[in-house]
Amino acid sequence: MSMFCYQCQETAGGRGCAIRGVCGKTEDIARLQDLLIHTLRGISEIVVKSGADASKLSTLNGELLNSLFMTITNANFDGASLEAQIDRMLGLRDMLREQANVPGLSDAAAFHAESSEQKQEMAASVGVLRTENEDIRSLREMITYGLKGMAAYAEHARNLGKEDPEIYAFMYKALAATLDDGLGADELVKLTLETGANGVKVMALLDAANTSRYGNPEITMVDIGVRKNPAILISGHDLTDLEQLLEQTAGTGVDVYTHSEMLPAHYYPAFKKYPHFAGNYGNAWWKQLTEFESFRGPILFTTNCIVPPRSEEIRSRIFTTGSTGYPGCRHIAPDRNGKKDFSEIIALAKTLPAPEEIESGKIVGGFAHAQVEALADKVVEAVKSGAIKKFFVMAGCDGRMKNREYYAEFAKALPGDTVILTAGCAKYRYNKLGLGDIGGIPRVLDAGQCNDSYSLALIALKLKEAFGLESVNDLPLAFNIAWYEQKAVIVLLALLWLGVKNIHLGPTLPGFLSPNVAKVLVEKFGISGIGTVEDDVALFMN
Ligand code: SF4
Ligand code: SF3
Repeated sequence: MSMFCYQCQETAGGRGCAIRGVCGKTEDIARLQDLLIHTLRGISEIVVKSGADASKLSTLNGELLNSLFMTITNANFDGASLEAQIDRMLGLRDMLREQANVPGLSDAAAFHAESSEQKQEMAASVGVLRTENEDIRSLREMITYGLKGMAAYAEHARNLGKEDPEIYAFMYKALAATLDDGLGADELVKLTLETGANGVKVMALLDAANTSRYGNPEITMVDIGVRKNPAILISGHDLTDLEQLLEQTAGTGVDVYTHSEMLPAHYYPAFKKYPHFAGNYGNAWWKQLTEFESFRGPILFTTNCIVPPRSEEIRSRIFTTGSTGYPGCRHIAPDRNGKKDFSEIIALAKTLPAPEEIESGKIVGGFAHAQVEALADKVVEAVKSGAIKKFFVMAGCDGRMKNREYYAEFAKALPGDTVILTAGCAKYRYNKLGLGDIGGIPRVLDAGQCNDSYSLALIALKLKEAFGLESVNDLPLAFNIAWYEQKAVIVLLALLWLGVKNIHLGPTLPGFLSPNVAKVLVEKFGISGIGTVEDDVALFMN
């Protein structure tokens, strides 16, 4: 087998991509990502065994996040940058090992792989299938994917100057544990839950970082049409990149539009002061192949999700930054102070036509925890009067598989006295359906990006309080979550740690769950897949 990856929902046949990724990842790239993860395990082993204090490892911590983020689905397809990152991490590892001087380290903490050939060769034996027992493999990988999601959120927080050494310490501990053959299934299940606990921590950290810098998201109408100026489209999740782009484009005559997961940036008060922050263009990530054509201007990827561009022309308009990369696309790196120079993108925008209109009108969002708390009396009243019968948390990811039509159909089929709480790019399946409102409360409440699923958990806890209930599981609230990549894994683990039961997860259950591990999730947490729209609506409404 030339590669093996089963970390996302679109994995081939629901079991694993073994020749080429459905996402477009080639075997070389898959192997480099495996080797990068293996290098991180070795580093983590040294950190743990030497008892190093994570709060004193600033450079390493930053590179740990960046490395994990680079391996998230659709983040980085660029072999050269992955190789450079492996070299960087091996250099940091060797320095650390020399200083630490601990005996009995594993090969992950000591191997050499200088040339590209050596890297490919080494990678072949350290991938997912290196773990023979399928249950241990399943748990090790689930933890690793949770850590990838955690790294993404921690990196955004770090970019805003907010860090928590305990989160780094946990990441080293968990990565080292995935190398430890002495740990059995029970220990790994425990560690999986601990990963969820740290997922809650990291999302709280990011929430504090975002809101302290940009204010609390508030109800906002976002334009989905176009203006007449040349423009830049910004995609991904990083708000500091957006802030820098808005600053640098101010007064240039170039507008800025958000794509996919950047949409919720419009909800923050701090970004409303930019008159050239024009609106949102298009839909979820997977529609970019056509939407980037009609957008006509440059595109900046700050994080996942990149779909391999179809033409040289589109590729020439795509720029990457942060952990993202695509061969042939220009990458904008920060200077020492984290400042990025986007002048090349702005200059290109000025030479290109304005975006072509693909839709018009406005969509509403901004229902993160502070905004919903401000509406709490109204919401509680609506539940008490029977105007709202049930809430549905439908957060998560969107994707290109046909079976995701379920989510639009499900939203349409829900009775008019129900409210959908959403976050993540899953929202694009139902945020333009015109589902109306209940006494002024929209039936689709968008809290923000996938990381803002934390807001949904806070809202659930607030509602529990307001109704004087023991557990969120006693609320008229159901979870029908869609997943695709590894950020959804950390969100799911966080929800499990918070005690949420009976989550429905779709459009298919993860291929990385072995039958036994799936059984644990079903028995302990009541997790299940999805059925038909009709059956599921009936089931949920009972
Ligand atoms: Fe396949 Fe998903 Fe891995 Fe890409 S990220 S190779 S689609 S499992
Ligand atoms: Fe979407 Fe890629 Fe996951 Fe952030 S942008 S939710 S899939």
